[in-house]
Amino acid sequence: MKTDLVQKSYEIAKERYAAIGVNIDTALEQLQKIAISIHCWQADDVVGFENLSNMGGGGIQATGNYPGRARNIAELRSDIEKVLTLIGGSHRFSLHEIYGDFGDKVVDRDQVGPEHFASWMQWAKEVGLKLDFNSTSFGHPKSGDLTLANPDKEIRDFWIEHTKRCRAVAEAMGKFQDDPCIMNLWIHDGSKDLTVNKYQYRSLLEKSLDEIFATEYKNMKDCIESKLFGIALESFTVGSHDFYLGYGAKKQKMVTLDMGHFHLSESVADKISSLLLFTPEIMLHVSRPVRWDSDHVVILNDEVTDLTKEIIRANALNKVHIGLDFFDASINRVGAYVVGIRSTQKALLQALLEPLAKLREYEANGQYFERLALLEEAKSLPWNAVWDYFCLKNDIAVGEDYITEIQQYEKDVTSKRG
Ligand code: RNT
Ligand code: ZN
Repeated sequence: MKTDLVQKSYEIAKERYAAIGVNIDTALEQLQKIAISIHCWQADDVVGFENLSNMGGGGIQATGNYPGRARNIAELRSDIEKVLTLIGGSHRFSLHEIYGDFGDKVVDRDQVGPEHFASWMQWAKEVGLKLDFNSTSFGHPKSGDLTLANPDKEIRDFWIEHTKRCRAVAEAMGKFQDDPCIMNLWIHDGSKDLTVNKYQYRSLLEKSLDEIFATEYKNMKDCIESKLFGIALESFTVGSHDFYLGYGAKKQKMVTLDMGHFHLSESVADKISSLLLFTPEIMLHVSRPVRWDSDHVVILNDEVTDLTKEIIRANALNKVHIGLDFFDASINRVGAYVVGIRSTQKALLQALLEPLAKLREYEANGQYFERLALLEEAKSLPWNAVWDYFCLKNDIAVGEDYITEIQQYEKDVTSKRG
């Protein structure tokens, strides 16, 4: 992309936006500071590096068999380092417990500790990422249909121990990076068919959570993620939205909103302003459900821009943590990351460029035609010129130029993986 063209377009956009009271340089400064928590699991189809037999299942499923999956820690780090050369800003990296550096040791989930993540902490520091963390209760011989809500005390205790240890890992990460590590807790617990014991399972989950959260930490923050249903667990989900919303409000825990975990016509964006009033902060899993919780790569669609606009309109950038959650195994996985991250940033930029003062003035005056008209016009203001300038300033590929860089990396690296 020609530098002078990007520069010229930026100048024109600056004038155009100034006319409606928007300062694009302020928007650019803000965008530069927004960290996106990049999920580790797009790189390898949610397999991880445990030396236990991964059982799959647990209500989630990556589909596709595009060549080049990261098969070990070195390959995964290399892929992420490539991604980092194609995105602007400073970001976070979200690890699942099964991605620990276990060497060739068999470390069961109730044995995990911070030592298994020492090399990750070191690597993250070197590449300028802050870490987030996730406990992993799926894909294990003891996973079954029920983990933290299992009536069998032995199984329940195993997962309680796992999750407690994961919190200790998150605490160590937070301390190491001098910035709180956010730990997400998502379990698949549910039932394929009708159950007559919903209250029992949910009260068991509540008790397990109370036990897990009994230890207070300074360098980590907890978030709890609900879900509508899982594959093979279609009829009932113990950790539903009502369950975690109630738990989060009562115990002041962050609730994670995954865009694929609601009815398809339900607006996740609309939940932001309510949650902000009753829970301390919010964690997001930005994703793209297609007909179901399919975890397609994030694109710049209305659902994502509605979400980012709600964050900005609520002035909640310091309270809403933006994490990604998609895993598409049918296309180039490094490319999938770059598309998803860039699209999330574009949505954030569009939200930052909204002529909010003018829109609010119209609304206060009851000028609803004017409000609607400006909302429509704002969609086609030259935000893309501001986006290209953001890429230029960050010294990364502008526009579609990153496609060839991904193709080159595929040729040199990922296509050579067996
Ligand atoms: C599953 C949840 C959860 C997972 C990751 C791998 O439905 O969305 O966040 O995708 O933990
Ligand atoms: Zn999720």
